[in-house]
Amino acid sequence: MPQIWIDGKFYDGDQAKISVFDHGVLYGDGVFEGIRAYGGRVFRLKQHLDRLYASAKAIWLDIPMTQDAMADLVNECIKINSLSDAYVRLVVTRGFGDLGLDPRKCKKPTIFCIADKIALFPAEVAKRGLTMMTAPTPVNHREGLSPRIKSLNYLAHILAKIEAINAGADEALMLESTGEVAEGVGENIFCVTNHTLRTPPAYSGILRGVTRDAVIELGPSAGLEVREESLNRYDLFTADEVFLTGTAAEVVGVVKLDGRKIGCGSVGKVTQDLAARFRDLVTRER
Ligand code: PXG
Repeated sequence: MPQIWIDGKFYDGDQAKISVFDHGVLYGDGVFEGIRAYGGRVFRLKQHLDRLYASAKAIWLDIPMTQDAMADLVNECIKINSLSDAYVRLVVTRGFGDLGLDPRKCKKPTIFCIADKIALFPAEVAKRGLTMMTAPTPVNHREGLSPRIKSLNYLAHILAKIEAINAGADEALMLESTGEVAEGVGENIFCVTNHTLRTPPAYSGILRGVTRDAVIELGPSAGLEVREESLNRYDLFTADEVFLTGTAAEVVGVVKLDGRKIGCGSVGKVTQDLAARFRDLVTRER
C-alpha cells in the first residue's frame, strides 16, 4: 500500500482522502504535475516544479510551500515508498470550500503527493507502435484556458481518448480549433522527415512537455535538424516517422494515423535512436 502525503501527513493508500468540498473535486480548480524518477533520481524536477508554479500563478493560486520544500517532498515520497523507478503525481487544488465556485471560500490550498508506478501503454503496444485517430474534440483554445496550464481540467483530452478508443485506435491526435496539430492526450507529438525533426511550437496550443524539451535538446546529437513549427495532418501522413513524448509515455512510435500507414508502418530508426538516447539521458543526468 503506497504512503500518500496530504497536507503535511502520510496516509496509507486506502486512507488517503480529500473532502468532497474540495474545489479540485467540485470544479477541477487546481493544477498538477506528473514526474518520473529513474534509479532513485528525479528527472528534471526543477522543470516540473517551475511548470507547476507557473500553472498555479496562471490560475491565481498561491502555493503555500516554497519550491525547495516541494522538491524535498517529492524526494521524500519516493524514499518512504522505497521506490527506485517511480511515477510521482503532485496535485495542488484551490482547497476546501463550499458549494459555490467563489474561491474566496477556500482558505488554503490542498496539496497531495502520490509516488507509485505507471505503465501507460502495454510493452507490446509500444513495441509495435501506436495507432492514432484524430479526435473530433479540439484542445482548449490557446487564448481561453491555456493548454500551457497543467490544470485539473482534462475533459477535452479525456473525450478525445474515448473517441479514439471507441474507434479502435490506441491514442488520439488532438488538433487546435484552427486545425493545426497540437498533441496527444497526454503526450507531445513529433515527426521526422529527411533527418529533420519537427514539433509544434511551445506558444501554440500545447502543454510544453519536459520530455519534449529533452528530445529537442537531443536532436542535434542524433544528427537531426530541429524545427519548432506549426504542423498539419498532411505533414504527419507524409512523414518518415511520427512519435509521441511524455513523462508517462516516454518516447513511443506511431505507425498509423487515421488509417494511413506512417513511413514503413513500424517504429522507425530515428524514433528508436531517440528513445535510446532519452533512456540514456534519464539514467545519466544529475
Ligand atoms: N501534453 C499533455 C496534455 C500532457 O498532459 C504532455 C503533453 C507531456 O508532458 P511531459 O512534461 O510529461 O513530457 C502531458 C503530460 C497520464 C499522464 O496518466 C499524462 C501526462 C503526464 C503524466 C501522466 O496519461 N501528461
